[in-house]
Amino acid sequence: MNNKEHICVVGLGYIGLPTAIMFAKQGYTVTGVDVKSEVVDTLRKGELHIHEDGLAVAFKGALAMGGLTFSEQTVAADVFIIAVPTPFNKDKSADMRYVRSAAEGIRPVLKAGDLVVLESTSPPRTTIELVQPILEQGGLKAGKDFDLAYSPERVLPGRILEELVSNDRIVGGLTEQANQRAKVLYASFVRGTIHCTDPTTAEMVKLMENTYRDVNIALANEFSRIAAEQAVDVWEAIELANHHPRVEILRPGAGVGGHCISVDPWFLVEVSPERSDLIRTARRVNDAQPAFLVSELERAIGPLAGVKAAVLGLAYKPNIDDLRESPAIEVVHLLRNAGCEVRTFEPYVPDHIAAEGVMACETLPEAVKGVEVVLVVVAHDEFKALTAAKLAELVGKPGEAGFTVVDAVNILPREQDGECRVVRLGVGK
Ligand code: SAJ
Repeated sequence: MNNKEHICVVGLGYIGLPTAIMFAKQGYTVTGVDVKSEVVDTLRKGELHIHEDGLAVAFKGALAMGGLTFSEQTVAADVFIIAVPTPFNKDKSADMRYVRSAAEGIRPVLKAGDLVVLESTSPPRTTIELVQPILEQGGLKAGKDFDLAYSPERVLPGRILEELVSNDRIVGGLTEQANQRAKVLYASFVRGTIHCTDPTTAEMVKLMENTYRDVNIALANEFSRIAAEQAVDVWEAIELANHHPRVEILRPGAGVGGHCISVDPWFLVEVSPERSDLIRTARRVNDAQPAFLVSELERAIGPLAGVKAAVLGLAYKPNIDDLRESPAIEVVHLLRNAGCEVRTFEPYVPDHIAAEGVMACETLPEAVKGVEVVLVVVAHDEFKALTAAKLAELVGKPGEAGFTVVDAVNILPREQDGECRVVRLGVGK
């Protein structure tokens, strides 16, 4: 292993920054690049612009090694890692502008013998049909003068540092040499197995993993709708079904959010629209889940116009601060569109200012005081001690049948419903 190699990591978000930190901790010289000057300024001050468990400690350790610096421009290096976002456009097609501009930024400093690895989740053939041609416009040939590979990030937000090390890794090199180089590079910190393949297979693997999860969550969400209509408790039914040795149904909820699972399946639909009915349908089922939740509330209490409601949790999933594509935010918008007055509380957004156009209260009691409906839409640990009766007390209407709690995540204990009306997702009466 050559720890003297200089690695340039382009994109310092949830994946790029932890990856840069991991390499720096292994003794590599690392330049972290981000086009956002505020991100570079923050990191240069030794501060973080994102929250992730263990990241602050790891960052401090990497800085102490002395090899980690930050820049707004891509600098000459031996290895380039592209870890920029790949969001989708309004028509659900992949927005590849950040990958394109990252490759364009590398081209002028690329030299013979370098290795370029794309990590951003991308539609199949991006490495060979988008990144390779851009890099080759500088005159060097991929597979001959420089090495090129695709290696998807597969870490779970909330457990990024742990999973960067322990997960198996897929490396899709353009050539055997690219595979071997990338393998040696990642083996510096990855403890899982590193599996080698070609770039397009590696791109497809990443999309298949997230699509698999999306389709399975859609199935759980659809079960929640059917169960409610059939006077069945979907949570009990799932628990029982999962005793079967070959069944493992996921959890229904307020919908699927985040920048990965709610986005990536569309990349497969985009490249194969005629062959992706199931994937498209699953996306639609999950996207419609916030509306289903709101319609269940309406079914229970009647028209929502003028109703005072509090939404607890804005993050896209439990115990993180990430609000991107969050179904909870969609629930807030839908309630407002129906005429509700909505307050919110999100324990993981510390400044409690506007989040995706939604203001959050500073405390839970402040958010729920005086409302008629409380919706618990994210199963944050902070909410696990809540009961319907306790909520009713905080609201100021203990024992009043006019007060309603909507539990979208099966977090409230059943035996303590008190006299409130409780609407549980997927539970028919
Ligand atoms: N969700 C449910 N029910 C479940 C599980 C999840 O409704 O049973 C919801 C969550 O609340 C959330 C969404 O799905 O809104 C996605 O959450 P998640 O924890 O399933 O996944 P992400 O998006 O945080 O991370 C995924 C992971 N992919 C897989 O597990 C296959 C992660 O390993 C990937 O690295 C990440 O996408 C990514 O970056 O692509």
